[in-house]
Amino acid sequence: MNMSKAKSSRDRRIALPVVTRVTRSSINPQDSRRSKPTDSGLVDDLSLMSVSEQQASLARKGKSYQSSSPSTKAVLSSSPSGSSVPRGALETIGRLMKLGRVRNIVVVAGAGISTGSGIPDFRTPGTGLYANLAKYDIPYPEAIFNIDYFSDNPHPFFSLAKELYPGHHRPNYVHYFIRMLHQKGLLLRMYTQNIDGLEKLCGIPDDKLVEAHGSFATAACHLCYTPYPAEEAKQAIMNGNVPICTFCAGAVKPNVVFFGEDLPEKYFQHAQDFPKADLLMIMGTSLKIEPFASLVNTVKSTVPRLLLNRDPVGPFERRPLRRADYMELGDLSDSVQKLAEILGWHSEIQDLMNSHETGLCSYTDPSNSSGENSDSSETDSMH
Ligand code: CNA
Repeated sequence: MNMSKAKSSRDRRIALPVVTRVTRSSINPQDSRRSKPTDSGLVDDLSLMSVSEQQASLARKGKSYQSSSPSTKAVLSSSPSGSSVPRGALETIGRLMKLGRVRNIVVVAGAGISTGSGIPDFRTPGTGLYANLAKYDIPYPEAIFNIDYFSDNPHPFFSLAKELYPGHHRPNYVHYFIRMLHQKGLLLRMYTQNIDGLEKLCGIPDDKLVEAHGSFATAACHLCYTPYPAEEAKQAIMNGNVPICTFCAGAVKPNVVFFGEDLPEKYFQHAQDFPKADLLMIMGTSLKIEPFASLVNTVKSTVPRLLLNRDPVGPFERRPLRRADYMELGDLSDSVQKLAEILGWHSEIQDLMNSHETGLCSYTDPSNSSGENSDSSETDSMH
């Protein structure tokens, strides 16, 4: 046994700051934290009222309500002539952004933002990983990310890891839209549950990104946490071998957060970020994994929350929706592209994506002069 390595490993762990342990779990408690509005800001505008409130408001004024789409929360705005024009969730949020009333967007994302890149999510019936786990020979779907199960048998996770390891897939339009939020100076932070690394690959800088469930970028022993070279771990896994810790002989795993494991320290940045948010965009997640799922309930109740997903999830399953909640249901790429068109960003995003993906430098990116991983220090502004 290498004693000097043992000592430095122990010292390192003793030196870590003490934080309350928050582990990943699949339990999603009911949202019981609905607080009273703390400010009257944005929702005072009729254009931001919920459907039921608009109905009541219009009934009082003797007008009738008309929804623009069954899948969106339609809102009404007054045209210059005084007539009411139905407006969808995307139009409302787009309008707020264009008016400069949104400057600190927090994005909360899940596996649904990467299905467009060819990576299956967990829960979509038919195509999701949970529906296709027979080949991994596990007793129940969550076992594949269960740390105790991994301890006994790391092979199912390693088979899945082979498919998920960064390198096989490219970011899609949704990732580049989020990068554009950053370039426009509007992204306060992106919180992702994804482990595919596509956020970094599209150029969202490190300081704007919280990979709440870890990533494949680093690896360590699952028992003693001694770091292990990530590239060597990848080679072993790709070759069908189990990388072994040189200190305690435990199985090494990429630093993807399993159920029952601590979330990375960066995750706790949420305590500062969410109270500062003036818009929350929730994209492609079933909001089933705690504690991540409950983050969406930590913005002020007057802060608009926009859900872009195939189906309503989390607090968006309840009726009536919270006053400042909006959702656009359907394919995420379509919804995001519609929003980009409303904002007048669509061709800019396409140029960025084309030049980044082909390695050409035709697009002048003010936040990234050097390539894949941009520096967040410079952003342009939409205002
Ligand atoms: P999930 O539970 O599979 O939910 C995904 C959600 O996205 C569902 O509500 C889908 O309906 C929705 N969705 C999927 N594709 C689209 C689409 N094209 N348009 C609109 N909506 C869509 O996944 P979550 O992220 O909520 O679960 C958290 C897990 C999944 C995290 O711990 C991840 O580590 C894990 N995961 C990550 C990846 C990845 O990194 N790409 C892939 C698979 C699983």
